[in-house]
Amino acid sequence: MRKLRIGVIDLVTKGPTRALYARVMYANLASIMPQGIAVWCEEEGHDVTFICYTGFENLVEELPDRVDLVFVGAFTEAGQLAYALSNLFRSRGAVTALGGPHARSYLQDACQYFDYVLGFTDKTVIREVLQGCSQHRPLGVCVAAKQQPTTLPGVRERLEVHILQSRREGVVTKSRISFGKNRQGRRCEQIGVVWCVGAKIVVMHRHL
Ligand code: B12
Repeated sequence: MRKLRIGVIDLVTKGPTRALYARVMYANLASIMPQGIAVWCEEEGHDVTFICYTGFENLVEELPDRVDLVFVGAFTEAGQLAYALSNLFRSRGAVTALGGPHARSYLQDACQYFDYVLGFTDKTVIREVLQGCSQHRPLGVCVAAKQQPTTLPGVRERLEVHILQSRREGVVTKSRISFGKNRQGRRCEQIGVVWCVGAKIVVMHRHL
């Protein structure tokens, strides 16, 4: 399979905002599935750009302009924005796929705007979309697993995708994943990342 340039977009909200509540809260509403999908795509050997849109990012600037396939995750409240993004990416030659609550609730409607509309999604479904990766217009095709996935990529794998992307963008200088003990003496995984911007250090703990 040829190496694809893939965009994964998690739409937490439907448009720009400056609200304090949004600044504090929206990043906490990020969904796990788009991050998991980014990991699965990297594992299949593709280049992934991941964006979580919380209303503060400039979508037009942050979105990669040359992508082969774009996955969008959206609630119905951001359904219209998802459709508009699909239209934009299709006009640039990309194939588009929608997943998440809106896709599950309004499958037939979404098929009018996306090439693929995903129901239950696991790695096999993602592989199928990656291998097909073709236009389905005017009506998109529905792809769904029989059941919810039995496993999802963990914190480590999901963070590694961010680190890889940050390295490609030149905004991360160092990263280290190690094992240690937390203050209570429990063994845990530690992930330290140094970003150039403000030498920000992020340390995450995951209990083993
Ligand atoms: C946990 C949860 C939350 C959490 C976490 C949300 C999050 N961002 O992950 C919190 C409390 C933050 C939340 C908030 C809201 N929620 Co809520 N939530 C749920 C709940 C209970 C479970 C969802 C879940 O995580 N399931 C586990 C995952 C693994 O499975 P899944 O959601 O079925 O997803 C599968 C597929 O859809 C697909 N998939 C999912 N995302 C993506 C993304 C891509 C790109 C792809 C390809 C595939 C894909 O893969 C998954 C595996 O098969 C559901 C109800 C339910 N029982 O499903 C409501 C539900 C999703 N929420 C709902 C709503 C309305 C909201 C709010 C808008 C409420 C509000 N007014 O503020 C906000 C929106 C927050 C936001 N913008 O992010 C509705 C969505 C309806 C709709 N059509 O949009 C639901 C269905 C409840 C309902 N019946 O009304 N929610």
